[in-house]
Amino acid sequence: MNKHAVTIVGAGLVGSLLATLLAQRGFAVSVFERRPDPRRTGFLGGRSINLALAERGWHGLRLAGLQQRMLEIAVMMRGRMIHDLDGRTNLQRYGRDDSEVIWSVNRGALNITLLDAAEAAGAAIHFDRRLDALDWTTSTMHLRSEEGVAGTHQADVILGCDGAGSALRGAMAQTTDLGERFEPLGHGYKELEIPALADFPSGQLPSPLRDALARGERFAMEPNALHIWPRGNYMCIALPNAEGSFTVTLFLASEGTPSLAGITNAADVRAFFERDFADAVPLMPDLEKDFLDNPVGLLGTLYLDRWHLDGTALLLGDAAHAIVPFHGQGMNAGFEDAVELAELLSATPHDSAVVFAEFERRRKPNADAIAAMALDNYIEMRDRVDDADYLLMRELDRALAARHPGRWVPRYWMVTFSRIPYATAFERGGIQARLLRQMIEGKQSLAEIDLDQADLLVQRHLQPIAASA
Ligand code: FAD
Ligand code: E0Q
Repeated sequence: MNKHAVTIVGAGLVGSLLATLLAQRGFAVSVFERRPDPRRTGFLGGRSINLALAERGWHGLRLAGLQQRMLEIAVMMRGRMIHDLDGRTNLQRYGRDDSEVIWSVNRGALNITLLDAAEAAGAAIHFDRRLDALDWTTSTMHLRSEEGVAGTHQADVILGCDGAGSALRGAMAQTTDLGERFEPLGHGYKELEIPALADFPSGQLPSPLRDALARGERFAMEPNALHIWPRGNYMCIALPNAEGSFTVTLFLASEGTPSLAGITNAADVRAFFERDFADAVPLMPDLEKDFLDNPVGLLGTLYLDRWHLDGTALLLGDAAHAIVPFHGQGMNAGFEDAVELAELLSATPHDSAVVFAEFERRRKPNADAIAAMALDNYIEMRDRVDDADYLLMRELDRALAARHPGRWVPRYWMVTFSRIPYATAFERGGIQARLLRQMIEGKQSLAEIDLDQADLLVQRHLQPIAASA
């Protein structure tokens, strides 16, 4: 029997995982990727960009047989390290112990690991082949290389993993209204770097860190944390890289004061960071240069009413549902898409129309839920994590979780450490948030809250999770 053929557009994180999973299940997989092979040319001009990997992402990697390899190059993050304006730090643990942590992974290394796995499983990846146009009457893809060489590829089943600016989506929209809507956040981001201790330019290593370097340490700050500098309407974060550096990201309004558009020269950059992120300034020897050289990244949420054209073309990952990054779940959600699609397709390989409709039915409510929770989390991270009432709510949330295992489960835990559908996490999280607000009303500390009374509210408003998930 002929193998079922599928064509994937984009060999980014989602496309390369999907190629692996489908090739492992016996599909004949062809992939077309716009960029050159990063194993030959390096990734993103060598800049180190990292991502937080959580349980949903690990699940996909585990199915692909890659968990062990990625664990070896990932850095554990136990919680968020909050940096206040005076440079004081405080660790808010994400979970109960070190079994409930997230991981910082290098985007380039993860992509390369996935490309190797896809090829080892039998997928054919064609680099430097950009999807340019599609002739739907003959199912012919028109491809182009950077040097302008043109080619075609005939494909009956096309899976679009070509990211937020998806060319496949554009081609689909020419024949069918997808109900596309992009909601810009109005804020963008800038990536900066805190080097490894050994890589500071000579004479620029702050003196307390000279001792750390002498002791053989590699990192300029606590390595096992996701660092956050919440500043009200904006914030910085930093994630550790295995070699000892941190990738810092400033999230800030695109326009207004302060804004990305308003910071235009080295003096502006220094003044802004000296005022708001003073403890980080001595750790960023190339602050001004990085800020002025690196591009501004754009942020927003992409909503579509339809993700597929019958059984011919389907969008997944960012191509279908790009979200803002504030929950660290975009890739994790995309990996969950890849797993779901691989399972549906291998159960019904001859009927892609049924599979695509079922995929959309299952995934769309979850995509909408994580999109909403990611937007919530920007406000929470930049403005609330330092507030007294937020801290009290967090304390009560944890106390109730300990008193009602399987019934009261913190939303962050459901999103990050479980594979409970995002839609369920969103719905139950909403109920819990309302109860928390009600229970802390007028209270200053956990001791003032009647937990027996709280238990009654919990039992009245929440069913055990297995029964409702
Ligand atoms: P992409 O990674 O964008 O890959 C798309 C691929 O398609 C690329 O290789 C591209 O070259 C290729 N392509 C594009 N157009 C064409 C074409 N015409 N023809 C052929 N190929 C094409 N997610 C997390 O889970 N955790 C995090 O901590 C996290 N942090 C983030 C921080 C920031 C600042 C941002 C912006 C995002 C973050 N994300 C995070 C989200 C994550 O980056 C995305 O969800 C993820 O990369 C989506 O994967 P994808 O494969 O769908 O798209
Ligand atoms: C995580 C892990 C880009 C980014 C990635 C993240 C997180 C944040 C803030 C950001 C959310 C959190 N978070 O700490 O609650 O958990 O991935 Cl900005």
